[in-house]
Amino acid sequence: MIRDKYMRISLQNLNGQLKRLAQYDALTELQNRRMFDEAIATYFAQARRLGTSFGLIIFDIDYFKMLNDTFGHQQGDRVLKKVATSARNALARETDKVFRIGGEEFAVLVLAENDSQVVSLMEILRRAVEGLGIVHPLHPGAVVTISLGGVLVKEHSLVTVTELFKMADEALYSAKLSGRNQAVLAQRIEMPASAPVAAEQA
Ligand code: GH3
Ligand code: MG
Ligand code: MG
Repeated sequence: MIRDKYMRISLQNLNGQLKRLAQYDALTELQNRRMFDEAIATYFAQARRLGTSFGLIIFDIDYFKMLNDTFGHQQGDRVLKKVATSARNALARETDKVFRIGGEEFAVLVLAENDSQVVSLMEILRRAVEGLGIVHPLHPGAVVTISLGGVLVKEHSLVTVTELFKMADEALYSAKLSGRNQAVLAQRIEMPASAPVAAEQA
């Protein structure tokens, strides 16, 4: 009896650990890519069904390879952790979620109703990382920074999850091209108003 109970508890613990491993990134303790894919699908479905809106932000550490190459992979890992923690702390609301979606790439899902809210959240994130003051080998006085791309998802701009991600990613790419350590908001595609549903024949 006692042995059975002990076994059951051990199995429960093991299950909990496995679940955590499947959902969280071990280094940064942020939710992983898989959780991001699930979360964005949920936000998207909700936006479509209830007419709610949200913001998708993607960000990437600037010249991270150089930092790794100069200070070593371990220091690179420490920087990843610090950036992840500062992003999580910068977003105060329970509903704002940060994910690690790739090596040095992160995604954020936030409740937002208009473009300027997404822009100001991106700016908060950008400043939070810059404000850490982590030394970067790019040039004397340089610190670790991030570039960000964002998009506001509203009912009238709904495309597909893949296209949304692409829009944020292209905005991030243009932030990189414009010199890094900056945020760019994607131009939303304005969908034509859907045709009125034809009245049913009497
Ligand atoms: P950019 O400003 O254009 O983003 O340049 P970058 O150097 O940051 O971009 P690039 O894609 O060339 O390099 C990304 C680097 O991130 C290469 C890879 O070794 C490093 N990286 C990816 N995952 C990890 C990780 O888990 N730990 C560490 N330390 N480095 C990682
Ligand atoms: Mg990258
Ligand atoms: Mg990078």
